[in-house]
Amino acid sequence: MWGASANGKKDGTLPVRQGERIRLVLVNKSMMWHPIHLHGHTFQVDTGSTPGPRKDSVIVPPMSRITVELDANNPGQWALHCHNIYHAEAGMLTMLSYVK
Ligand SMILES: [Cu+2]
Repeated sequence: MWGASANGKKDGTLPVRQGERIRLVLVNKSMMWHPIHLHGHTFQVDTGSTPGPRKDSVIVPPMSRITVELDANNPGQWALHCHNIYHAEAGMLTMLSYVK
């Protein structure tokens, strides 16, 4: 099941403020592969040691998690979703939502 939560609150969006450094933990509790894509930004994949690649999409394998970091430097309302469109249409879509 897909859901967005920030600081323990689950309301369907990910509120961010311009200038923040954002850490997203993408958790896949399913047996499917999910290519997760963020609009309007690139992020750096946390490899745990060396600096990871910079991308706007990352595959989260079944039953695993991927951590990425990004700078909130492009105000707006940006989709974060699975790039398997039938997954996005089924609800694997949320918004990175800039707030003041
Ligand atoms: Cu998916």
